[in-house]
Amino acid sequence: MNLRNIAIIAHVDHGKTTLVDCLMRQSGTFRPNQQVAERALDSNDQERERGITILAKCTSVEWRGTRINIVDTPGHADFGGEVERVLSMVDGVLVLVDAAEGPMPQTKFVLGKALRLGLKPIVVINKVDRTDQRAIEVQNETFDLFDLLDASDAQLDFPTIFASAKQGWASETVDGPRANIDPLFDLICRHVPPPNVTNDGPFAMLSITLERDPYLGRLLTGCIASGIVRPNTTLKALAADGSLVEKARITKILAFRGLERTSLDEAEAGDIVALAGFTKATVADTLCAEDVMDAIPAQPVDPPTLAMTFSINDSPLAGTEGDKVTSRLLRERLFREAEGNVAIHVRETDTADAFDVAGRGELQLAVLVETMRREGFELSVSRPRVLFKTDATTGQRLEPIEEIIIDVDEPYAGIVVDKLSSRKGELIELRPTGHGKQRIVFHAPSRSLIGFHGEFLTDTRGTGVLNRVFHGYAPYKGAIGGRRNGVMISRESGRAVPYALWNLEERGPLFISPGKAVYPGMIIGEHSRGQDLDVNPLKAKQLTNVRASGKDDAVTLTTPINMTLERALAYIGEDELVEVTPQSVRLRKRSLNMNERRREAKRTAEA
Ligand SMILES: Nc1nc2c(ncn2[C@@H]2O[C@H](COP(=O)(O)OP(=O)(O)OP(=O)(O)O)[C@@H](O)[C@H]2O)c(=O)[nH]1
Ligand SMILES: [Mg+2]
Repeated sequence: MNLRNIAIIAHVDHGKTTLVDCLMRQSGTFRPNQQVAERALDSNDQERERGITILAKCTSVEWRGTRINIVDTPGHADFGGEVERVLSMVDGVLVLVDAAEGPMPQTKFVLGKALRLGLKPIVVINKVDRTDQRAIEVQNETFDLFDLLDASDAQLDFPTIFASAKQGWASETVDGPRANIDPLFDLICRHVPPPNVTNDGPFAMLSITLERDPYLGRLLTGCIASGIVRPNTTLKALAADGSLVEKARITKILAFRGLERTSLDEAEAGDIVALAGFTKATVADTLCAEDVMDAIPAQPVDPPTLAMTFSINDSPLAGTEGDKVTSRLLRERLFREAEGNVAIHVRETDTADAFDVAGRGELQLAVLVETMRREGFELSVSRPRVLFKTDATTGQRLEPIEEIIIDVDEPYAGIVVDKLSSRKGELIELRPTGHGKQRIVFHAPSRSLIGFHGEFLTDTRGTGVLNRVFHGYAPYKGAIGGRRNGVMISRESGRAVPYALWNLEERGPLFISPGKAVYPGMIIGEHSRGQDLDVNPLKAKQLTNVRASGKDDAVTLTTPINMTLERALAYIGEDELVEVTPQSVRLRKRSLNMNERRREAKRTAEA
C-alpha cells in the first residue's frame, strides 16, 4: 500500500490534536456511530484535565488507497524532548500556525528541528474561523521564520493551506471553499514523499518510544527502516554504540489504526509499528535482524535544565494517606520513568532515600509528581533548581538561558520589564503589536523563571501571555535576590482551630483551613514580614464563660490560598519541601525542629 508518514508540530494550543480528530473523522476511521471525545488522542487523565498533549502519539488513517501515519506531538516546551526523536520517523511535517497568534516560540523551536532533519514542510494556517484571524499576515510571518531558520530553497517553497480544524475544513486560499478537509489530504499525498526505504535486506528499526502494556509487556515503537517483520521472528537489540542489548522473539506487531491498535501478521519497511517481545531494549536502541551489525544513529536529545530532589515522605503524617512510601518503591518508579522518558534523568544521591530528578521544566516535573501521587505515592519534593554546566576550556560556570516572549496590555509592560530586569534578564525587544498590546522579548536565566509565572499573572491581572524556550548557556549572572516574605510555621501537632486561624490571619494569608492536620515544622501560611514566624494554630479562645464556647466556630475566615502542587513547588524556598500524598499537598520546613532551624539561621547569618 502507498504510505505517507507525517508529524504535526506547532506551538501549544494551535490545534494539532483537534486536526488529528478531523483527519480521523473525515477519512472514515471511526465506526458510523462510534462515540468519540474531542481531542481523542489526548487520552491520559492529565492530558484531558490540563487540555494539553503530554506524550507524542501515533495514529493512522486511510485516504483513497494511501495509508497516512500521523504523529501528534506536544506543543508545550517542557515536553519538547519527545518531539525531536519522533521527527526521525517521518518524511513530512504539518506546521500548524494559529491564524491570529502567528508563529510563536515553540513553532520556531520545533520547526528548526524539522528543517534540520530535511523534512518536507506543509504550513497549515489553522483557526481561520477566528474573528481575529489575520491569515495572510501570519503566512508572511511564517515565511520569514523559515528564512530565519535557514530553510533550504526546496523547504522555502512550502505549500500553505488555510484551515479550521474545529470546523473541519481546509482550503488552498483564505476565501476558498470551506467544504471539507480533502484539500489537506490531497496535499499530504502529493507533497510528502513516501518513506525512502526498502523491503529487501535485513529488518532494522530505530526504537523511538517505549510503553508498558499490562499483557504484552514492553512495546517499542518506531518506523521500519528496512526489511519485513513477522511475529515469532527472533530479533536483536543494539545500543547506540552497536553493542548487543538482548535477543528476543517478537510476540506481537501492532499497527496504529485510528484510536485502536491492530495486530499484524507482517509489517513492511516504512510503516510505523510497535513491537512486543523485548524485555530490556529501550528508546534509541536499534531493533534488527541477527545479521545487522550497525546501529541506526539516534537524534541527540537536548539536556535537562532543571532538577528537583524527590525523597520519601518523612513528615509526622507519613504513611497515613498513601500506600507507596518506601525508598525502594520510589527508586524503582523513578528509574522506570527515566527509561521511557528520555528527557528525564534520575540520579542517586548520597542518601538512599532521595533522588535527583532532572527534566525540561517545572510543568514536566509537576506532571510526574502528580502521576505518582495518583498511583498512591507519598513523597517530598524540593524546590526546583537549575542545572549549571562548566565551560570545558575556561572552567567558567555556565547557566541555562531562556528566551521569554511576553504579550501584555500596554499598562502592564512597565512592571513586567522591571521584574525581569531585576532578575538579570536582558531586554531584547519591546514593541507594540496593535490593539493596545506590547510584545516583550527577554533573554533571562532559567533560574529567574522559577515561580515567576504566578507573579506574572498577578502583575498583569491574568491577562499576560508568557512563552519561553531554551536559548542556550551563558556565564553565570550572579545571585538573583528578592525572595518572598517569611512563612508561618506550626509549633504544634493536631488539628487547626478556627479561632487560632482567625487570629493568625492578621499576620498574613493562610494556606490551610480549620480542621486540617498540622505538625511542628509545617508551613501554614505566609508571614507579611520578611522573617519566619512560629505560631500555634491549635490555640482555642480562653473560655471565661462556658456558654461563650459556641463563639469559637462562629468566626468568619477568609478563604485560604489554595496551594496546588505547581504553586507549592514554585513557592517553597531552599530550606523547605512540598509533602505530596494522594490526598494532600503540604508545605513544610526541611528541618521540622524549631531550635535546629534557629541554630541554622544563626549560623548562616554569621557566615
Ligand atoms: N476557533 C478554533 N479553535 C480551534 C481550532 N482548532 C483547535 N481549536 C481550539 O484550540 C484549543 C487547543 O486545541 P488542541 O487541539 O488541544 O491544540 P494542540 O496544538 O494539540 O495543543 P498541545 O497539544 O497542548 O500543544 C482547543 O480549545 C481547540 O478547541 C480551530 O480551527 N478554530
Ligand atoms: Mg495536542
